[in-house]
Amino acid sequence: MSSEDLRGAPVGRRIVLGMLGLGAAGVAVGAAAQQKVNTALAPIGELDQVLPGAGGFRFYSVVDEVERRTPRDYRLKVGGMVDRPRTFTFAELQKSLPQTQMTRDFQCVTGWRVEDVAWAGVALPDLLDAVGVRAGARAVLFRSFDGAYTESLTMEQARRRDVLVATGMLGGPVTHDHGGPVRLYVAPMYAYKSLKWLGEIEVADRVVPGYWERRGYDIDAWVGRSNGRTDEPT
Ligand SMILES: Nc1nc2c(c(=O)[nH]1)N[C@H]1C(S)=C(S)[C@@H](COP(=O)(O)O)O[C@H]1N2
Ligand SMILES: [Mo]
Repeated sequence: MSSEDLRGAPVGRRIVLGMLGLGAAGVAVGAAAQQKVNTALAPIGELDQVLPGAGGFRFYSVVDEVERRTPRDYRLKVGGMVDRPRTFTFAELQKSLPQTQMTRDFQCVTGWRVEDVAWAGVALPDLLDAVGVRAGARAVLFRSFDGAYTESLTMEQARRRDVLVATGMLGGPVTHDHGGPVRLYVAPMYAYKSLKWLGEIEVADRVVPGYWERRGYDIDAWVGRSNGRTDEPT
């Protein structure tokens, strides 16, 4: 683990700098302590949510309790600067719209990464085409039905085919803890862009900084491009 992995976590950086100040003593703490340190480096608000998850995932939520929605209850509202605002059922997302699958890594800005995760769902450009994006739209905003978490992408980013409205993950449904029944998956960016419990999509004229971005994370979340980070944690 290097401090490189941990940039973007405002609390984390202070702790890393503190450790560097320890010099040899800090080094002597060794590998065993690193998992613990890493946990301490989770952003404020995630601290008590950091649990070891299946296959290397940690389950994150900025709120204590998220209402459970089943595929039957689930609705995705899509509106804003579109020609045909509408609400999609889970079945429509999983059957009526074109389906996209991909196997890609999932990397949190705090340093953990899960390789080769299978994802399935609707590529965001296909969903945008289904509602018709109006002239002048420059961004796509996402809201979680957890009532707190938000994200956004520029229209150019949202048009990428590796951005998914995901109905499947790891070969099955997206579990509640992973943000199901439907979450966002933004393959080329740090996982904080991959909003869980997706409730609403709004096409807009500008990007609005998301939950963590208002708390110090880069709006530019490209893995390997932002602030000299690399996508190969050491
Ligand atoms: N609604 C919501 N989405 C979220 C988060 C969150 O706290 N709430 N955390 C983000 C962060 S920082 C990460 S690393 C991933 C974690 O996804 P996981 O819980 O499926 O591992 O979800 C992202 N999406
Ligand atoms: Mo994260």
